[in-house]
Amino acid sequence: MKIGIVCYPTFGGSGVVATELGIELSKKGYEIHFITYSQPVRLDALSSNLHYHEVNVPDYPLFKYEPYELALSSKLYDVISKHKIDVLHVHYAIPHAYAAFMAKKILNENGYKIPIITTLHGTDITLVGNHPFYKPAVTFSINKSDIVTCVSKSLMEDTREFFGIEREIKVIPNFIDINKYESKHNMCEKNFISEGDEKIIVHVSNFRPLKRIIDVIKIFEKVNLEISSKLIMVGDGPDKKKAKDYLRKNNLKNSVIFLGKTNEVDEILCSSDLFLLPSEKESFGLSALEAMALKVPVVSTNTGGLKELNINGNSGYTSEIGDIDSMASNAIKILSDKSLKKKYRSQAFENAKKYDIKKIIPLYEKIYDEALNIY
Ligand code: GMT
Repeated sequence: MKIGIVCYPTFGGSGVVATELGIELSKKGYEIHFITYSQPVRLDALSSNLHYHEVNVPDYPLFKYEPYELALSSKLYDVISKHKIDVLHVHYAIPHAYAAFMAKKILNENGYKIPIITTLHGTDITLVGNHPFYKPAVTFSINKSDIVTCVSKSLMEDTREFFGIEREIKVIPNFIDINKYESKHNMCEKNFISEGDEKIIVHVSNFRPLKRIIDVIKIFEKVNLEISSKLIMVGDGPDKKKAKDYLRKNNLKNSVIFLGKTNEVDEILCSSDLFLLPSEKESFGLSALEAMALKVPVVSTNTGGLKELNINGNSGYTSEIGDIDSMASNAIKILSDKSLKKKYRSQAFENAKKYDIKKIIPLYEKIYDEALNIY
């Protein structure tokens, strides 16, 4: 089967899920065509089953905003008709589902029928897509997709509630390759950053306001009063300066390390004692799943899909958004008791196993088969 995949090519979760999905499908014999504005970051090698087509948007002085959807629709038309693609799978509704619908219409005019699968990832529904500027077009393109999937039960409920959508939405969670992570368990060099008995607490995100990174620091501050620890901040984004200002004002600079966008995330995670994710919104929480796969317990909020992933009292703890005291005391509970920490570590890993790539890919294969039968 030939599958076209449209996604954001960046480090963000939706791009990572789409890229890993395409790579895995290509290994299983599917011919995969990525169509996006630059080569996806996790797509390091192309092969006879793995192709990449770049969408170019030429500069023109008249345009205040470059019409990316238009360029994407045209590119989709070209790639789909040239390579005889069977199914088009778009990740993140904005503007991908809309551009896919337009491409489908153009193809139809030329006698070519193609089913469209749209996967909703989170902020396309809970934040951006919900804005009145976009809502009618997002609602329309979700309704016009042949199959719609989303990454958690919570995101499905939000999609129904925010957009009044009644059609079927299938839940297919994020996934990880558990074998890859398991093979790293023994390689983790504890204390490569910490001194003595210091605990390592880690946060990974794009530092957008909805990640609440000041909460990350405040939780750490409280923990550090009772348990000597270091906070590792992985990633980059708009709230980094705010975080650095807070650290300066509160004399915490020496306890918090910013590592930026590193490729060593797994190595950092597996040397860590605890993962913090106090997000305001999180449709699934792929970064928390990656931590769990490396046996790192998670202290998070109970927002969105996080409560489905991080089982309260099992893989870690969940609290209300902004409840810094509760998250700090949960972190202290896990970190202060060696045998409890060991128990949480193994429970986190057991929970992560539910999301193994081998279990999730067949769910996508099933919908591709369904899609093929539509036309
Ligand atoms: O979390 C982010 O800021 C990145 C964002 C994205 O759109 O790439 O991630 C979303 O999709 C991921 C993959 O499905 C989910 O694991 C994340 O929870 C989700 N982020 C939010 O809902 C905020």
